[in-house]
Amino acid sequence: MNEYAFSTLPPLKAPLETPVQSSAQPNWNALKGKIRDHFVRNPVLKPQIKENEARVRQLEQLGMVVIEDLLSREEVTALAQRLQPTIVDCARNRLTQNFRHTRWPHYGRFRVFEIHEHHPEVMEVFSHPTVTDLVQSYMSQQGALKTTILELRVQPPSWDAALVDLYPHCDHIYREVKVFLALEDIEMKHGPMIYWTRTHLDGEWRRLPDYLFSIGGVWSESHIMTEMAIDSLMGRHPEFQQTQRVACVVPAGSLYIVDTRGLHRAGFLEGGHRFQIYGEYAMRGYERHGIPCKDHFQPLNLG
Ligand SMILES: O=C(O)CCC(=O)C(=O)O
Ligand SMILES: [Fe+2]
Repeated sequence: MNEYAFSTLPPLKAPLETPVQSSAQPNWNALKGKIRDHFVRNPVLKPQIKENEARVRQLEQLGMVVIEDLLSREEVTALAQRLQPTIVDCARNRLTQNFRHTRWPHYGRFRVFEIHEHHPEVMEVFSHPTVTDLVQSYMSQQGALKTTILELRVQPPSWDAALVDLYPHCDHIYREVKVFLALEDIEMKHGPMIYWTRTHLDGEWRRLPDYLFSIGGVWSESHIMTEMAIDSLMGRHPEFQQTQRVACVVPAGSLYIVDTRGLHRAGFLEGGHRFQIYGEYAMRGYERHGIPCKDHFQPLNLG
C-alpha cells in the first residue's frame, strides 16, 4: 500500500491549543534598519587585482560570478583523484571519527567538512590571491572563512524523497559568500546550482522572507519563496525586472562564486554526479547561527 494512503494516517488528536501571544516579538521595522545598516557599514571595496574589478562589479550587481580555469585540467584532475577516496568513504558511511561529515542518502548528498584539515592543498584555492582579493573586496574586508567542504551529489533513490533538497531558499539575511570549485565538469544534467540574479540586493520583496528568517523557530525554516512565487515576481515585480534564473554550469577547475543571501537551489540531477569543493565565508559580526527563540511555533505579530 502507498505509504501516504489516508488509511495509514493516525487518528485525529484533540484540537491544538491556541498559542499564547508573546509581547516581546522581534521587531519588523528594526530588522529593516539592521539590514540597511549592514549594507551601509560594509560597502563593496575596490579590489587590488585589476582583473577582479569586473568580477567584483558582477558579484555586486548580480550576486554571482564565474572564474574560469583557476586550475588547469591536469591540476584539477589530480586534486579530484586525491579527494575521491574520502567522499567515497563518506557515501559508504566508512569515514573514521576524525572526519566531520553529513550524509543525506535520501537526497543523494554527501558532505565532508573542514576538508582542508585532511587535505591542506585545497587551501591553494581558498587562499589564492585572486579569490581572497575578490571575496574580501565584496565583503568589505570582513570576510571570514567558516569552513571548507567536499561535496558529492548522486542520483537519489527516490526523487520524491529528495524533492525537499531542491527548494529555493536564501542561506542568510546578510551577505554570505560560497566559493565553489568544480572538481569535475558540472553540466546541466549534473544538477548545477540554480541562482536568481539580483535577489541578494535589498528590496521590498525581501521584507517578509528576511523577517521570518530572523525570528527563529519554524518560520526561520519555512523558506517561503517557492518557485511559483519567484516566477510571479519575475513576471510582474519591478524589483525582479532584470532577474535571471542562472544555472551554474562550469568546467572542472573553474569557480562559481555566489552570495547565498540571494535565492538559489540545487538543480535536478538527471545523470552522473556532481563533485565539488567549496569554502563558506561569513561577514564578521553577521555570522549565521541558531536564533534563540522561546517558542518554536511562535505566533506572528506584524504590527
Ligand atoms: O547544491 C546546490 O546546488 C545548492 C546547495 C545550497 O543551497 C548551498 O550550498 O547553500
Ligand atoms: Fe543554500
